[in-house]
Amino acid sequence: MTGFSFAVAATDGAARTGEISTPRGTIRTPAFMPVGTAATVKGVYCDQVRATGADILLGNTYHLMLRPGAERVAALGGLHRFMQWDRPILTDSGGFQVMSLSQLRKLDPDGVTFRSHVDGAMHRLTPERAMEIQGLLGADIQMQLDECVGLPCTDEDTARAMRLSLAWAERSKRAFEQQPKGRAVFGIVQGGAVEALRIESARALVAMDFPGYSIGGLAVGEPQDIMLRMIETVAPELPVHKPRYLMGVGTPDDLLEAVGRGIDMFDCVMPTRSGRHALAFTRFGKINLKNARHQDDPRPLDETSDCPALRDYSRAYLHHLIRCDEMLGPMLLSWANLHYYQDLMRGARAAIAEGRYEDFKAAAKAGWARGDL
Ligand code: PRF
Repeated sequence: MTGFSFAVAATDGAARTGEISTPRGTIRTPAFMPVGTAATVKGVYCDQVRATGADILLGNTYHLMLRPGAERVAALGGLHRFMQWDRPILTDSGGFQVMSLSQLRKLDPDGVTFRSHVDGAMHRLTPERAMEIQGLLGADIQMQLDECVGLPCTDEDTARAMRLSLAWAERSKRAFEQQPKGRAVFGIVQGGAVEALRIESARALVAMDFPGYSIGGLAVGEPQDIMLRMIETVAPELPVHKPRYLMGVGTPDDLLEAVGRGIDMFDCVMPTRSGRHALAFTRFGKINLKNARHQDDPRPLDETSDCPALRDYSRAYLHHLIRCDEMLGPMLLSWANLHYYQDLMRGARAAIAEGRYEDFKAAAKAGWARGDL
């Protein structure tokens, strides 16, 4: 396989399962991408991440351009070699992180100038530079530069940012054409919670013929039903034979609902960040290992799991590690949570292939309803 391609193998209602093929390997969809912001999935070795079932990781233009610098990573052989992950990597373009992490930034029609949250130095991202950086990193799937507005936002400003993102989509796609074959760039649908703007954005991006489409600007603080309505608005506008990526989502429940509406790819810090905060995701729902009621509990988080972090260590031990601020605690919980998220995607793929996705979703939700056991 030399190029980038996507094939849907089965559908069940709006849900789909399939495979994205890239020169670095196959991505089974629906796919969850662990977040490796600073060239590391925090607290988890790449081999372990792979063993949970991850086919692809996410990296960040914004963080890596600031530290250690894209040119340095390129000189060291690219991001895959740098972090010892030889499978596909998707990178975000940086615009969203500028808006959420930089205290000082100025947007103009050509790009965005911002102050680094690391050392205060000034930097600039344009669509062309965002693609150049992602190319230097060697990302297999790259994102156009976009503007994601925060909430609350007027319809006028949502429309302005969406149209700026369309102009940046054209420029990003043109700049990307300089790169080696086999990589892909995705357009990002914006338009806030305004259906007409979402449709305008999706149609204009589809006319530009991207190899895949992201849905941005969601999970930024709006209620889940609005997010789901926006997915229902956008997904039917997108070509069935191109992958669809919902950016920065989400909870296990968000993933199940979005898969049911035709989303193929996700990324979120939730499994690793929650792990660092002593929260475990399990078949029974969330378990807070800080809680003293675990201190004498010999049971593992889930004895039926094939992940050692869920199966082999007692809740009492995990609680002890957290209590003592031992770094193995967050490491084990991050590993367990990544495994849980991949298990959810594995289950979704099998259920879609067998035409029982609604039953699978209902069973997962019923399991969580048992609560913090
Ligand atoms: N745009 C980009 N990255 C993102 C988002 C976006 O809108 C979001 C929104 N949930 C997460 N990451 N480029």
